[in-house]
Amino acid sequence: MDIITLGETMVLFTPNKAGMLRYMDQYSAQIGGSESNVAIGLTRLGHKVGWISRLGSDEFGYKILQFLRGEGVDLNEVKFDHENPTGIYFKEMLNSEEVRVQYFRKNSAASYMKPDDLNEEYIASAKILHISGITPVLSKGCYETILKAIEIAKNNGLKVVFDPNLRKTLCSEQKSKDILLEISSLADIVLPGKGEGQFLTGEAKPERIANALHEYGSSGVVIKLGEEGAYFSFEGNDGYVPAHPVKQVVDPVGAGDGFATGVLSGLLDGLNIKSAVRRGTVIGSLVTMVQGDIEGLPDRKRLEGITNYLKHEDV
Ligand code: KDG
Repeated sequence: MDIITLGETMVLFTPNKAGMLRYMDQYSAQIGGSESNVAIGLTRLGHKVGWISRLGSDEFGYKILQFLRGEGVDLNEVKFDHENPTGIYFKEMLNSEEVRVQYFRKNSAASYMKPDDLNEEYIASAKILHISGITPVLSKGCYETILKAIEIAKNNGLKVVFDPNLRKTLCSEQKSKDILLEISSLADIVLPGKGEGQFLTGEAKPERIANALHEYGSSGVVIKLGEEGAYFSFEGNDGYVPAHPVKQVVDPVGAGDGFATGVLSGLLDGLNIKSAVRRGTVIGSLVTMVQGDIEGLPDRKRLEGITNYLKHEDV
């Protein structure tokens, strides 16, 4: 296994037109979950990824399982919960760049994850543990599960990569800040957006955000800057990479997971950090041009087509 990730995946309902949800009457059903988005992205690029979670023993749980199985994600450590349902969420496409989400995930099956769910041998078989800040704010059990997963990863020599993925509707600001900073301090690499970095450190400039996160304990920091690309500060090496052009944003949700996919895949492929981050900006941009959280993630052939074109860059 290359990467293990864990978190909640939901069925995602997207209305067929723009406007407030109260006026919608037709939806398409897809799936979305930050960690499984990354798992799918990496699997499409040929990496071996395991996703740990709990699903409700209901039609939505089976829909998620079938989809992820079809993508080739390893699901050996997914548990079915017979008492609690699979979470769902709705996108509200106010316009192409302004999307709100509404969750129906309280007491979902995934929110009942607990440390005992973790199989140490399974996690130890990978090189990287990828986690996001969504899982630890879902419940106390999820928080403890994340801490346990980190402990197992560290004891077995895995790198821990953490995307803070701040979701203000899931938890109070102070509690989110405390939890996200605690986990950042345990991670080897942290991947915040600029706003998240500012929220966590109180600093506004990418260099200062990175320094503050280094002081908390992570040796690698990569900051997503949207249209300005990304900044990395990694074991004494730092710099900026440009954004990949976006012709038209169709749906921005999932761009950060596309970015994480690119960085992780670049690191697994042995690229230098600058090239890995550049791959992150390419995949993040591809995700925004397609409706859905995962539909825009490229396969290896498509990615190579684009990165061949980028060869003139010093990355
Ligand atoms: O990063 C995209 C995710 O936010 C989306 O797929 C759903 O995991 C999700 C969440 O908790 O918002």
